[in-house]
Amino acid sequence: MITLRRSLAFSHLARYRSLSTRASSILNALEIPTSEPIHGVYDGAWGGSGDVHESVCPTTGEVLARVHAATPEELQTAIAKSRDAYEQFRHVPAPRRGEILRQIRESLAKKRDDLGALVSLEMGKIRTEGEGEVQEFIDICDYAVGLSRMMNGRVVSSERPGHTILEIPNPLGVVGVLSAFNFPVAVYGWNLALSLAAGNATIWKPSPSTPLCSVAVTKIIAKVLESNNMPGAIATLVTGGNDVGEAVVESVDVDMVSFTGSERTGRKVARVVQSRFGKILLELGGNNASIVMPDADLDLAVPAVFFGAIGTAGQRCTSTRRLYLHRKVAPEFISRLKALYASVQPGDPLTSGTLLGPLHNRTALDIYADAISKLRHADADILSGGRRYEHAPFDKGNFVEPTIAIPRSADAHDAIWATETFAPVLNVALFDELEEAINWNNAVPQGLSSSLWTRDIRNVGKWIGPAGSDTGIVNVNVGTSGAEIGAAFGGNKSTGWGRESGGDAWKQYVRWSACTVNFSDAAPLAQGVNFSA
Ligand code: UN1
Repeated sequence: MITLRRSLAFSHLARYRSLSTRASSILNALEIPTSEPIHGVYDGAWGGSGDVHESVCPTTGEVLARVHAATPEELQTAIAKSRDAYEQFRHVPAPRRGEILRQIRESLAKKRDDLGALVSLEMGKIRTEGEGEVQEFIDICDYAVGLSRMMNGRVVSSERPGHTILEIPNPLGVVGVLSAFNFPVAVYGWNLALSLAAGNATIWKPSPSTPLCSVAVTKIIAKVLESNNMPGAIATLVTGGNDVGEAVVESVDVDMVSFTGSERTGRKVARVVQSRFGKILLELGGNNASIVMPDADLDLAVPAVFFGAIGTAGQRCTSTRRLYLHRKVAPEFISRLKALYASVQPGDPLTSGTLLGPLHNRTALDIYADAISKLRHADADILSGGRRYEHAPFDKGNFVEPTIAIPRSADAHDAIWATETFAPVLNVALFDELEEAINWNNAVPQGLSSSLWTRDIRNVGKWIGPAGSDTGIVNVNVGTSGAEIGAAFGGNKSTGWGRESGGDAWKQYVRWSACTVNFSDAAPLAQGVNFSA
């Protein structure tokens, strides 16, 4: 019966699917079928005959595709094939793994513009940001190619004669990557590149609302793997909903789970993975502040806050959500910022020049509406925005006015300040002393990114020192969002303490062994322990 229903669904779709040229030209360029249901599972072969997930364009409301997720059986097969792939791949020398990554990098670079356009089409971010996201994947591939010749262990001096201690990194196993809708390409890229260089297989469960980005990326990677005679299940894809994600998280065959998403879901994921003693890497909520001192260069600070708050329509984990202005600089800052906000027109994110695209989905609209209503109830001063765009053509998409508000209270424990609102809502408060602003910066549960604007080196010392900002990303005269790949990316406290991308992040993707080797003819015990009878 189920099979019959599925085959009816297939024939129905094959008959009725008709796409705008806006969408079909992008899908065609990436070899995503436009006339048949799309398989959302890859484990060396394409498949997927489970639930259907719709990809809906956030700009126009058009259904871009219906993608078939993994059934529970298909998912278990995909996990098993990932495991087998890992068992083969771990024997491939790391520099050879790097060479495969280099080819993936080249293939991504050839499709940079098309993939960037798909990100805009399906996620809703503007084109330059969509392309930037693909660039981030390309950059981390470059980084991981180099890393493939530098994932070094250590030789440690032994206290015993004729002994040597080696700290050896070996491949870890299967890495599950659960990514979010807001960065449907780059966050997977960070994980795939490091995981592959480390000799692992990955199994990717993307957000259910951005399946096309994951299919397009996986097609590119699969071609490279297959042309190198490598098992495709080194880069397995399983699209689907919560049930698919839960099965990946629960599987003892998945050695590490890298999860990006909300604090609420992250807490659940962490418990499950911890209870089976798997490794966990979390990238959860950000509630990021910019602090502006009286000596700041406003020509730099105002546009940076503008980009931080409005870029990606406020849907980056690193978006600026809190703005702390020194009382002396506040009037001028606010008037300049309001002028920039007033100049913003919403538009199709695919059209060049658009700065404000739609929110990703209806849920995001509700989150925005809820935040605005809480601000109104708390009698906040709404300086700009506060409404949905409801006239044509914006009524078809999820467009909202970017909002600046001054809440009555600056109490960082108040829900208005303490909650991450994944929408373009910027709350402002005024301060007199830097210490006060740093306390507010640190008083929220989240700890991803923060930025200080000053020309005074003494302020910088306070900001980056022991009593300074407690976030994972601590910037000076640089906005909260738009980090490069070279440093470790991630946050503290309820952001989950995870680190991805650059820095020492790769060290999590390997299994470390401390290996003491005795080359001598004696077998002394450490610490001088004497155990002779
Ligand atoms: C995210 O929002 O999940 O630093 C990732 C940035 C980007 C990555 C953001 N490079 O804003």
